[in-house]
Amino acid sequence: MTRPRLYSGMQPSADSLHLGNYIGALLQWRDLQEAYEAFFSVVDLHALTQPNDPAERREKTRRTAAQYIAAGIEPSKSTLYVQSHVRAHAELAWVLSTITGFGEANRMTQFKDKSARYGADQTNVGLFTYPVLMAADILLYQTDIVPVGDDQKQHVELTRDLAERFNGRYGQTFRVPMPVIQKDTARIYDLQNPTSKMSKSAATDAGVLWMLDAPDVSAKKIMRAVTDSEGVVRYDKENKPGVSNLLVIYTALTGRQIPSIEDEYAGRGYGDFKKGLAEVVVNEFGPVRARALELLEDPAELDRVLAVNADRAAEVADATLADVYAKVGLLRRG
Ligand code: ATP
Ligand code: LTN
Repeated sequence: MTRPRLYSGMQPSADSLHLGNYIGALLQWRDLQEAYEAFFSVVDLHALTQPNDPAERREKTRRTAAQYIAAGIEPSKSTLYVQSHVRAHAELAWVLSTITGFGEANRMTQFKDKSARYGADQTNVGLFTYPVLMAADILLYQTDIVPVGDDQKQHVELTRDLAERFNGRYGQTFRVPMPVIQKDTARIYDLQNPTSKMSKSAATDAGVLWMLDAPDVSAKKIMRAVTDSEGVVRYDKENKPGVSNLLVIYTALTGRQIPSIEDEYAGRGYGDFKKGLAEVVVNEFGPVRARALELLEDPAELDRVLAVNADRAAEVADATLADVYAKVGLLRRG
């Protein structure tokens, strides 16, 4: 029985992933890997668009892979690999860039936001073609679904357009993928600034629950989370973003409904609620953190697993790339 294909990935842009990545992405990936033939990459080529020290870059790539596994992505079940280990990604991205309109790429809102933020001098061309590389990731694997956050939806739409354009010009080559957008309830906000999303690139660390934080550090961050002066544990995203965010975390990690959590803490202060939540988070992250650290103690073994998975990925990717090269008329090497 062949299962439909799934593709997703994250940039290795920090030493640790955070609770937003865990709830918004990893937990869903873990569940989806049963019904789908899943490919999960650590997109280190995408991360090259941001400056970083080479040794740190290598380390972040390993750490990100270790955290995928620790969170329950099984490298024997899913194909979990490092993007740059499969050369076809960069090669297909080049071909796709030649069928992408300049104006089309220029409409990508993530590029517009980032280039406005950095200024023209700090904006590299890689940031501009970032969505084309992402399209190559997805299309190489004849992907059916792409689970991503809302901010990536436009990139998946571009991917669909490029697939249809290529198929239209050269005949059926790529499967046209569907985005699967994470639910809004899976969006986690910064504990200190509960109207901005929890992010690897947050200005300060105090509102970010890192998966690899020691338990007492996670607990402290939760106890210090910004709330409001009402003192009632009640979901109201507009008026009580801090408490609502904590409730969303609670429900996401326990599977309990929000009203049942509100009832449990009715008439008790935020202190009790936060203590309860800290316990939930520490219990959840404890084993994940321990497993990630254990994997990182044996980098040679981790690298071996990643290599086996990269070989599996390359088999699929190389077949698609060979088809593309033949279709566009690149002369085959004799
Ligand atoms: P950066 O700050 O470097 O942009 P990030 O922390 O926002 O990074 P991404 O690498 O952009 O994370 O996202 C990886 C995955 O995690 C995506 O599927 C994204 O939707 C999900 N994700 C990231 N942040 C959150 C969040 N706060 N809540 C829910 N999901 C999130
Ligand atoms: N751009 C995505 C990461 C990413 C990705 C992909 C996601 C790169 N290639 C392919 C899904 C499929 C991000 O920043 N979250």
